[in-house]
Amino acid sequence: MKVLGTLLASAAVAQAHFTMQYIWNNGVDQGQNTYLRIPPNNNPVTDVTSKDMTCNVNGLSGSNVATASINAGATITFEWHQHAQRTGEDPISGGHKGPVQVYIAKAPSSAASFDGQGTVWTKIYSSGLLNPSSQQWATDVVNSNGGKHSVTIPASLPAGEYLLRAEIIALHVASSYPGAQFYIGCAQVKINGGGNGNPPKIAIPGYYKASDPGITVNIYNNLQSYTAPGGSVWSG
Ligand SMILES: [Cu+2]
Repeated sequence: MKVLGTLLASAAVAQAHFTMQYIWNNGVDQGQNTYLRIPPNNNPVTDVTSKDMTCNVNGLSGSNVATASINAGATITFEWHQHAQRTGEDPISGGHKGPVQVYIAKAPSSAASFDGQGTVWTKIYSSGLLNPSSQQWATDVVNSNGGKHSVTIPASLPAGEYLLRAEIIALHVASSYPGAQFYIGCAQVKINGGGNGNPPKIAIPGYYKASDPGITVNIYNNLQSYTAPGGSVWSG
């Protein structure tokens, strides 16, 4: 058993992939794997046309997942790790360079029964190449911040149940397609309060293309600017 455990551990380290494991509501940790649709492993999605792009593998339903009650205008923090732990290793592995984005989609009824298909997703956060001279990426900030990044839920979003989808795109092998690695985590939330906002929406999958300059890109050629896929951020 010891040998098998060692082999499994080294295989996991070699892959150096990661998953979303926690959300925080206004600074309060909600507990590991709570309110989240959990994928079977920490592998990325690489086919931008796959339904796995929506909420990762096995992510089209959340019937066994509870839905978090949050307020419009809340700060939601997402926390990612390579393995099921908070040990101090690089949370998402320092070799993974790329943008961090967050989308939200309103469920027709319950978040738990929503598959997130169709033109339903609004981008509410995007961070990419932060400093061209030092080649600092949003992922570097996530690593230095214990695997965490945050978003403000736009106060004008209508009340109701939503899927909240965070995405980290690792571009270290993205110079040809498929290559970019999409790490995706979806949380189920119910927004209280809110307003009458009517944000622009895209389909995921659907909107992202293999030819997008933010998806097939060589980041090791002194890149001076970066355009993340999915269009612009709506902040309410
Ligand atoms: Cu990886």
